[in-house]
This record gives sequence, structure tokens and C-alpha cells, in this order.
Amino acid sequence: MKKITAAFLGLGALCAGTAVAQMTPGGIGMQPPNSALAEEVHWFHNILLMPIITAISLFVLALLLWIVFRYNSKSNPTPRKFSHNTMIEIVWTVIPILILLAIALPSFELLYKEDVIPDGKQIVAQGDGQTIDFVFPNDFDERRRVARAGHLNVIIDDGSERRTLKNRKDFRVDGFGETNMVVSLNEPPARGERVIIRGGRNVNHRGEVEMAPTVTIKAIGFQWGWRHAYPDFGDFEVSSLMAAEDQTTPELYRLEVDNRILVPVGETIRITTTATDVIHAWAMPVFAVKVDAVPGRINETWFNADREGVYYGQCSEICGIKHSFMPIAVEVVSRPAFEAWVDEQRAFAGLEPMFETDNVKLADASPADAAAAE
Ligand SMILES: [Cu+2]
Repeated sequence: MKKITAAFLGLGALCAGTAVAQMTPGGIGMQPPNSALAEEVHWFHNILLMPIITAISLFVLALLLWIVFRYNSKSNPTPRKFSHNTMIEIVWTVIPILILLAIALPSFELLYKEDVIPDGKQIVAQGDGQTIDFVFPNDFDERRRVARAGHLNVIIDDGSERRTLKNRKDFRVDGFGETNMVVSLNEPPARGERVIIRGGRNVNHRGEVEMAPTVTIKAIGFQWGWRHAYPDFGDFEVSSLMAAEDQTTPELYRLEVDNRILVPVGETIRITTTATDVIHAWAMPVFAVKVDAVPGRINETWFNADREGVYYGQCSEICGIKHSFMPIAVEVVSRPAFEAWVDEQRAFAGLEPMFETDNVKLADASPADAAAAE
């Protein structure tokens, strides 16, 4: 079974295109997914789509070969003259409909998940060794309210480890679907432990509630490059132009940019896109994100990165002669590093710092600077 999956992964990679080949020299697989949603997209492609495509291609090939060899004029000199067969017509109408349904239903679910920005929220409470009841304000729109245990994560964080509690076994909930819900734990969390209750309707395939965005990035495509605005963090824009050939490695040429954009790891990032001239598309394979950037309109999607690192994407809407020269580079970093970067960008734009990032800056500063800061 593993071998078969690997074969399908390989076939999938052949279809995945050149950007992937550039990422891993000699590699043919898709880039490992870096979000829960991307994992689902890969499952859809590798496990559902590729086997169906492969089976259909082999079946059609077999039919063709059968007709070519069995019914050529030599082996079948007097052909039969019938023109209809009701049974076979029903079969070749109904089976493709079933196949299309099997593909369409999970793909609609994925499209919906990519399209709807999560709105989950959390409360964090300190344990005191006594309290067992915690109020979760379920004040979403009526249709978005937490209505069952599947929309809820109850987590105990003791500072070093987090464990997720189980409905009924570890806690009970009063007031599903109402505006004020009470989560009652069976055992009171100890002093020093934190209770984190997350609720929302966007739940990923791991059962985690996806939280509302903490960062919104407006990606503006132009011929030929991207500008990225961070409206939550002040009036600054990061212009990303393709790095010149001598400013990067051969593997990253046409993927690397002069100014990467940064996002914090493990947080929901909302991407809105638009363009100033023609239609572009903001595409980032590791997050399974691809959204058109259309002049005069705003599109949006989102992602939530699992791992830190630098990831590359490209404009994916043929937009003119330098279409292949407008890469996107996203650096996923820790929250403190993100905040330090935001303040740096704000400083470039002549704005006051927004965060207390002394602790991050001290790490870079010389001992004399650190002493002066105290
Ligand atoms: Cu473009």
C-alpha cells in the first residue's frame, strides 16, 4: 500500500509543475504541506484525485488497445452493424456521474474552507485549584455559534506541556448554541496551570478550532512584482521584487525576492489581494493558497503555518512578458521576531514602535547596549 501511495505521490508531482522542481534540486514530490488545510488539499490530490485519474487513464488505454487489436480489419473482417446498446449507455452515463460526485463533494468542502475566513476565538484563564466553571462568550452570529463539542477545544497548559481535554470524560458544556456557554471541568486546574478554551465553526481535520486572523496582509500585484501592506500594523508597505541573479543561489533564482514578507507561526493570516494593472495571482504552494489578484476588486483567503521557515511562491496568472519574474517569499517566524520586524518596517516608514520588543533586540545588541537599556 505504501508503495502504491508513493507511486501516486510521484505521479502527482509530475503534474505539480516547475516551481516545485526548482525548490528541491532533483526532487519531484510536492513541497511538504505547512498547514492543516494544505494537508487536506494534498490528501485530496494524492489519495483521491490521482488514483481516479490513473485508473481512468489505464482503463481508456486498455479499451483502446483492445479495439485496435481485436477489431482491426484483419482480425475482424466482417464488422457487426448495431448502433445502440441501452445497457452500456446507461453504464457510461451513470458511472462518470458517480465519479464526478465523488470528486466534487470533498472539493466543495475544501473550497469552502479556503474561502471562509475562520472566526474562532479563545479565552485563557488561570487555574486556582478550585474553579471548575469557565464562561465562554458564544457571541458569534447565530449561524456561527459553537453548537456542539466538535466546535470546542479545551486545553490545559501547565507551562511546558499542553493537553487537550475530552468532552464528557474531562468536561461538560452547558448552553451549546446559546450566547453564554459554561464549560465545567471535572477536575479543577491546579495553580500555575492555564485553561485555554477555543471555540468556532472552522475546525480543521486534526480537530483544532481555527482562530480568527491576527494579521491581515494586502498583496498588491503589479507588472512586475508585489507590494504587501500590513494595515493592522500601520501605514507601511513591503515591496518585493525578484532578486537579481547574482544576489541569490541558482536554485532560488526567480523565487527569491529583495524584501521577504514575515508572518508569525501558528496564527491565522488573512491574505487579501488586488492588482494595479492586469490580473495576477498570489500563490504559495506550501499553504495551498492560490488566489487571483484582480484590478478594482479584493479577493481574500487565509492560511495558518505550522512550521517556521522561508517559503516561496510565484505569480500564477499569466500576466505579461515578465510573468515568471514575480516571485513571492514568505518567512514564517516566531511572534517576537515578527513584532521586531514590524517595528523595523514602521521605523522605515517614520512610525513609532508598536510592540515591546526590547527582549528580542537585546539578543542582537552588544553587552554595552544591553547595560544601557537597563
Ligand atoms: Cu503576475
